[in-house]
Amino acid sequence: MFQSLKETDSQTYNFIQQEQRRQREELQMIPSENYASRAVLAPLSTVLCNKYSEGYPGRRYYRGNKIIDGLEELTIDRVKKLFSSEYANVQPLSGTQANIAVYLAFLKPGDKILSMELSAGGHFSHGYAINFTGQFYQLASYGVNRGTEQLDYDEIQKIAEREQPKLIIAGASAYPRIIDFSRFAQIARSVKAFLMADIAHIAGLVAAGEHPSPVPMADVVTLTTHKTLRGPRGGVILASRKYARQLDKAVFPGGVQGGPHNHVHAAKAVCFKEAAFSQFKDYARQIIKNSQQLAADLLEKNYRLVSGGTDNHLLLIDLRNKGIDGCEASLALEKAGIIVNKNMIPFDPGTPKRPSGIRLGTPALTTRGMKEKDMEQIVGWFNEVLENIQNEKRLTQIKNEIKKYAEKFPLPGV
Ligand code: DSN
Repeated sequence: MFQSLKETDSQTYNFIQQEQRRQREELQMIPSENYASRAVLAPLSTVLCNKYSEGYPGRRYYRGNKIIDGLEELTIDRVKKLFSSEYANVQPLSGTQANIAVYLAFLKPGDKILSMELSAGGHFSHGYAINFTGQFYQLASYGVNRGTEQLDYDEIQKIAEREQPKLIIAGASAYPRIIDFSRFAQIARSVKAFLMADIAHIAGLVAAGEHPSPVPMADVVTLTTHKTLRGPRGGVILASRKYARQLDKAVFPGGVQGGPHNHVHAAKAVCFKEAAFSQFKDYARQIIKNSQQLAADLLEKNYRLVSGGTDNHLLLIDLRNKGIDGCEASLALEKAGIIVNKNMIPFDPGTPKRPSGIRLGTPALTTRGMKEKDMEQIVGWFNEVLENIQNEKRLTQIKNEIKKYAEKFPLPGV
């Protein structure tokens, strides 16, 4: 297959080769990224992408879908089993589209959403002025406690009582602690709001039993398949079966997408099978061990961690005591082959373009087989980079050292 690509379009082929090399030679520490296995990648370049199948198994708008129906049913059954959910929709093309479908299913224009502030770790699709949600819905937010930098559930209860939202969203893209979904459910029930849990980041940890699951207590759960779950890019909605009709209708035809991506459904099916293996539980446990080791080694080098540490796959570093911002730090780290995000921290005096923090995590490094002792080595390089951000020569030397080190850990999927 790649031979035909090379012959037909050498430019595209070359970009793929270059990106493959970059992923192999650098340390991928963006906590929402991972390496899918060969088995997950395989269905993505198959004839499944040739078929239109708008609708759902047994009720399609197009003929010729008997096989596609079987595939989608298999994918649905596997994800329902993995998360012990009564209902699943596997068609959302991304986590954001899964979230939008939930808003369409549960809200009317003008209803209020209560979600986590972006600077406290929330996500733009949870209701922000710059997002379409800001035009259609009223928005209210909760943050973290200034002292602990963790969710303050008593405070969220008070905000919910004051704001009377129709939908409460529990979930984040930059929160390093366990989320108490039971407490969120109590709060939502007390103000008669729906509860949506967005577990995009932690789906793999939840599937492996390494983070409490919101499925038994939330009205609806959204997730992505490509982060800690280690599948193809895409979204999923889980809920109790009583919401099946309204959620299916919101994804298609009511939502923001057309024909399902059947090749991605097949890759999702493989991902759900892999996530049920006992090796995946070991993997999820190792993600957290690596993350906590990374935290311990950073603390030892006098880095301030938001909330003091981590319970999951990611950490947030407040760089203010180092005299640099997240933008400068992430650029210098990239020059040395360490890929992280610049990120806002709670109560950040900086701006989204020049925030005070960086966000980093361990899902991808753990997939490559790295363990606690490798985290110690990585923190050594990390610290050297941030102490030498103007020293281009040293940054290049570190890049070469990392390249050599990374060679010991084969790139999955190739
Ligand atoms: N892009 C994802 C993340 O990095 O957290 C969220 O959309």
